[in-house]
Amino acid sequence: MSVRYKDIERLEEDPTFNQSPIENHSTYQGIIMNRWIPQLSSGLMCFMSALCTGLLFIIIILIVTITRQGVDHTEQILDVKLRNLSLGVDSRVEKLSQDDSRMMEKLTNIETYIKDMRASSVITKINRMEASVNRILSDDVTGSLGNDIQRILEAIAGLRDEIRKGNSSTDPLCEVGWKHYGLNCYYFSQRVRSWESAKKDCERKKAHLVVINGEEENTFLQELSQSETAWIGLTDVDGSWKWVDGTSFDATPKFWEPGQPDEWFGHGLEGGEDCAELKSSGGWNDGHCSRSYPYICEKKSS
Ligand code: MBG
Ligand code: CA
Repeated sequence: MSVRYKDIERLEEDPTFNQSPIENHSTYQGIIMNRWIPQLSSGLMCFMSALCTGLLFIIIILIVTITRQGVDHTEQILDVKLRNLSLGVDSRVEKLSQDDSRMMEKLTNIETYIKDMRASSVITKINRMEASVNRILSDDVTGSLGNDIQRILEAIAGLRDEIRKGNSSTDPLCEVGWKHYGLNCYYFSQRVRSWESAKKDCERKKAHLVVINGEEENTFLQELSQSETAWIGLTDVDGSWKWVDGTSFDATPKFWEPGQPDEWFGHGLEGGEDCAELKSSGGWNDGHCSRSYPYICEKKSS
C-alpha cells in the first residue's frame, strides 16, 4: 500500500478541519507534501507508510469498538482510543524531533487532527473516519487491503445510518445470529455435530470452521462459547495439524491445554484423536472427530 501524505494536506480542505487550531500553525503552511516527498529517504517513506497503515488499523479498531459497544458508550470509548492514539503520536513526535524536523511537523499535524476529532460529535467523528479511509483508498490500494478498506467504508456508512435512525442494536457488519470480531463474523451453533458434519454446515453457511489467528481472537471465542466445548477448524487427520482454510499452522500461536494434543486411544473408539476443540478454559484439546459438540463458523464480514 502506498499512502501519500498529500492526503493529510487535503485535510485542510475539510471545512470542519478548518476550525482546528492548526489553521494558524506557522509551520503548517509549509507542509506541501508534493514538494518534500521526493526528498525523503526510502527509510522515511517506509516509516510513513507503516505509520499510515498503523493509523488505518487504529481506525478499524475504532469502528469495531463502536459497532460492538453501541452508541451509548461510543463517545467514551472513542475518547479513550483517540487519547491513546494521540499519546502514541506524541511519543513519535518526541522521538523524531532530532531526526527530521519536517517529518516532525507532519506528525504534529496528524496529532492536531486527532485532537480535533476527539472534540467532535459522534457523527462528525464517523464522517471524518470515512473521509480518512476514503483518502487512503484513493492511494492506489489494491488486493485484499483494498477490499478490507471497501468493507470498512460500507460499515461506516451502515453505522452512521443506524445512529441517525437511533437504532444501534443492529450490527452493520454481520447477519443476525452472527457476532463480529475484527472484520470477521462468527457463528456459535445451537446444535451439536461431529467435526466433519460441523465443517460441512459451516461451508453451507458460506463460512468455514473457525481459524484462530491470535490470542485475542481465542479469548473472544472462549467468551462466545460460554463454557461449552466447541469444534474449531483444526485437524491432523492426515498426520499433521492443519487449519481448514489453509492458514499455516506454524504461523499461528497454539493454545493447547497442558499435555495436549495426546492422540489418546483410551476412549475405545476407532483411531486416536484428530480434531481440535476449544475448551471452556480457552485451551485446546485434540478429541475424537466423531464426538458431537457445538461448533464455531467464521466468515468475512459483508
Ligand atoms: C481428556 C481429553 C481427551 C484425552 C484425555 C486423556 C480430560 O481431558 O478430553 O482428549 O486427552 O483427557 O486423559
Ligand atoms: Ca486429547
